[in-house]
Amino acid sequence: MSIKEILVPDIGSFKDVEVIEILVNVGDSVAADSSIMTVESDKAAMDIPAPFAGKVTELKIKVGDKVSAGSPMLMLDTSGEVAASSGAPVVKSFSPPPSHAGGSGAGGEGVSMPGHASNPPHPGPLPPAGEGVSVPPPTHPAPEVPAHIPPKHRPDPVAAHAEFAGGKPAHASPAVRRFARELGADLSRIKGSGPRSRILKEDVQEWIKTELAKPTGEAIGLGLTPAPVIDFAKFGEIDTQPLSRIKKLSGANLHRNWVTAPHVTQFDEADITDLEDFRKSMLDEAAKRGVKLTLLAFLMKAVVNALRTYPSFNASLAPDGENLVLKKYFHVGFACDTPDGLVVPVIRDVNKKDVMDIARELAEFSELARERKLKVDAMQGGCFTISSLGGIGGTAFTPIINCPEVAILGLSRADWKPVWNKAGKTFEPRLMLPLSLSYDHRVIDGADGARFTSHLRLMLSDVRRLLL
Ligand code: CAO
Repeated sequence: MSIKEILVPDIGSFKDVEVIEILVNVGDSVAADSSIMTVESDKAAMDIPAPFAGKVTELKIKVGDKVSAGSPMLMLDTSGEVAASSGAPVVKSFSPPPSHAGGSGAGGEGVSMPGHASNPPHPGPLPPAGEGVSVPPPTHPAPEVPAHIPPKHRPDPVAAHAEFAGGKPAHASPAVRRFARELGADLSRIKGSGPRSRILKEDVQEWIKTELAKPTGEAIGLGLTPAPVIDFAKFGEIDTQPLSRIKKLSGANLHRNWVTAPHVTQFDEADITDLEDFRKSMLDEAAKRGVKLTLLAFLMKAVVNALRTYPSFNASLAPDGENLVLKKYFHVGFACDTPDGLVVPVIRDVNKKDVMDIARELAEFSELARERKLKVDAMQGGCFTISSLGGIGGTAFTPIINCPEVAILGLSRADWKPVWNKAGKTFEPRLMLPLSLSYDHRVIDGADGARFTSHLRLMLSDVRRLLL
């Protein structure tokens, strides 16, 4: 058995500093240079390392004790251990001194490790001779500093606090800082549960656990406060039903699109009185061809006309965020309400089809969607989406962009309104269609947003223009 008493080493200007954390227990095996305890002054925390590998047989300190260089820390059984730290301990051994040791302590009891005792690399007060072991100065918070660099040139331990939580330094021991660093935990976001709100190892572990349990939105760094878990049954009767597969999928996509694309919604109104007259006049003829000629089919044509005029609406941001991919094709999706949730079938090459063909496809795709028979490729490749709630109601809404598209047009219920006539003499009843255009502000400026809806107004107010 070779039991050594380990003393607090030279810790520079730290005197009567508080032990805030003991990192070992009796019976623990410690490696040379591993942290034994953390002390803290007004300005900084510092880890005190073990000078040797060994087994802790007794602790001489407890949390809250005030220590200075030379204070006893613990008793270490170093039997069979050879690895000494790279520092300059002056050893008082309770077993016969190692054969290689030269005397430097009083009464032959003090042992200096070879090459160190006469020239300690970290000058400072040594323990009174014969009273114990002075271990190398703390390896933290300046572990990388070579021994030959004078203390005044070493980093100030306060620098170890250079992580800030809400403008205040995050309060954590170097061991905890190191632990957090290894796990990639951001100390400035962790609330400490230790004395004086110090961040403990357990706080870091808890924070990591919470971060990992968060949905992807938070995982990509949104830093949102988690929603509280509420027991609704406490307030009345409830019935819990599973979300449909479509709702779960579209919900996740809508959430991502909502938080990743900066949305702006431009509202406008189009006079569709003449368009509606024309549509009605064509209904019989369309019916003979087996087609239900809907307003949406005309809107598809008008949208393509506007996309041609404003190509940045018929585009997607490249994944690198540096380029805009402009599309030369015109595939337009439409939001379709089904019992299982929202799906978006895509009508291909709308620019090459007439209104009757588009109306026919709209009906076919809507039916397939509602019967859950829509194929996956019928929902791919869209350039722009129209979401029509006009058959249901409402005056305006803010549709969510179907990314990577950059804009979506919402249609609300058309209503008869008194509109001041062109001659400026009287009000006339006109059928006005509310338009709600949401666009990705990273790609489209506000002025273009307003130009796009103005263009649509023009197209829709004079159906002949759609032929041009
Ligand atoms: N204003 C007033 N009436 C309108 C209208 C409008 N903007 N759009 C349609 N209507 C009327 C039609 O004239 C029709 O009336 P009749 O039955 O008297 O002919 C009725 O509403 C139903 O219209 P429709 O059968 O022509 O269907 P549609 O073309 O309006 O819509 C579809 C088809 C698939 C878009 C629709 O069924 C649907 O699912 N809408 C919901 C879309 C949705 O949920 N969007 C929200 C997405 S969140 O971004």
